[in-house]
Amino acid sequence: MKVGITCYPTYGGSGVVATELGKALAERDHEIHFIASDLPFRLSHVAGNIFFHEVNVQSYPLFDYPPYTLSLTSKMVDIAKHVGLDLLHVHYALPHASSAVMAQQILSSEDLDLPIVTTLHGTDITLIGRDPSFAPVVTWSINESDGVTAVSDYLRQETYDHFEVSEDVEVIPNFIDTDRFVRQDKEHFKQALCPNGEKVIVHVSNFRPVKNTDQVVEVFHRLQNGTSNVKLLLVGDGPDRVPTERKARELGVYDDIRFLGKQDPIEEILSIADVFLMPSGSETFGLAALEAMACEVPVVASDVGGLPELVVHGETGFLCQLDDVDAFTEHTRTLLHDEDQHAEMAAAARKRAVETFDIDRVVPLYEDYYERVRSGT
Ligand code: GMT
Repeated sequence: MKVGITCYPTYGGSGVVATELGKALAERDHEIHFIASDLPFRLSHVAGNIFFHEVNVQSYPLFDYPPYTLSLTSKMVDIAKHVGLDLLHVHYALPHASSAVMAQQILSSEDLDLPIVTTLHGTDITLIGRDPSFAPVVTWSINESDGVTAVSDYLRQETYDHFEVSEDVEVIPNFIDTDRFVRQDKEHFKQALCPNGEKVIVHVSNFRPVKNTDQVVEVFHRLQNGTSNVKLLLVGDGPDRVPTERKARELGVYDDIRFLGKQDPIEEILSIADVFLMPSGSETFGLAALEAMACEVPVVASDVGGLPELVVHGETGFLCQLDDVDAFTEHTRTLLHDEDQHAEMAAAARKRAVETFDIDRVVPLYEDYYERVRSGT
C-alpha cells in the first residue's frame, strides 16, 4: 500500500506514534509518505520506501496568520495525485483531519479517491478540540473521515460524549518496540549520576501544565527528606520547565535533580530508573509510561483518562487520585524500599508491555483497519 502519514513533527506522543507506525509499515513493505511541516523527530533513518514531503507555508503581507491548514491540504492533494496514495492517515484531528477531508473533496472533484483514517490522540478531543472555536470543524472532520481510531477506550468514550459523532471509533492502542525499549546494562551511566548508589526517579514529558511537573518535584522533595539518597532525572522541555526549576530551588532539592532536556535515547535513561512518575491531570494513553514499563520501571501515575488501561494498580505500578501528592509519595517510597515488590512489579510491567502493547501485535491491527476502510467494510 502507498500510505500518506501526517503528524506533528515535534516532541510529542502523537508524532512519535505516527512516525514509529510509518517506519514499521515501511518494514512490512508498504511505501510511506510523511507529509508534515518538518522532518518528524524520530524519522532519523533513511529507507528506500520512506519519503518526506515538507509543507511549505507562504507568508504574505495580508496574512496575520499564514494559513498552514490550506498549505497542508494543497500538499496532500499534490502528493496523493503524483504518488498515487492508497490511503491517507492523519494523527491528531486539529488541523490534520480537516486538511485531509478538504484534500479528499478536491481530489474527488477530479474523480480521484483518497480514503482517510484519522487517529485521535488526546487534547484534540479532551481539551482544545472541544473549544467552540474548533469543535464544529473537529466534528465535521471526524464524521467525514472514512475511518477513525482512538488510542484508548477512554478517548473513544470522550469522543462520543463530547462530539456529535456518527462514525464508529475503533480503539487501536499505542505501541512500543520492545526490542528497542528494553533494560540495558548502563552501570557506567548510573555510576556517573549516582556515585553513592542513590535510587533514581524519572519523569519524561513535554513540560506542559497538564503534566504537573511541580508535583514531581514536590514528591521528590518529600521522599528526600533531607537525605540526598535519591536522584531525580527530568527529561523533556516545555513551558513549565523554568517554573519547575524554580520550585526545585525553592525546596532546596535542585542539586539532586538533573534537567536533561529533550533526549532521544530515552531507553538508556530509563535503564537506570527505579520508578517513573506521571502525575498528569489528563492523559489519554501515556506513551512515556509505556516506554518506562518496557524498560522494567514500575510507574506511579494519576488515576485519570486512559492510564488505568495501561498501568495495573498493584501489579505494574500504582495509580493515585489526581493531585494526591501524599499517595504519590507513599507509593514511590514503597517501591524504593521494598526490593521484592519492586522486582515483581518491574517484571510485570515489562511483561504487560510485551504481551499487550508490542509493535508487532499492534501494527497489524492498523493494516487490517486500512484494508477494511479501503473496502468499505
Ligand atoms: O494531546 C496532546 O496534547 C498531545 C499528544 C502528543 O502529541 O503528545 O498527547 C496525547 O497523545 C499521546 C499519544 O497517543 C498519548 O500518549 C498522550 O497521553 C496524549 N496526551 C494527553 O492526553 C494529554
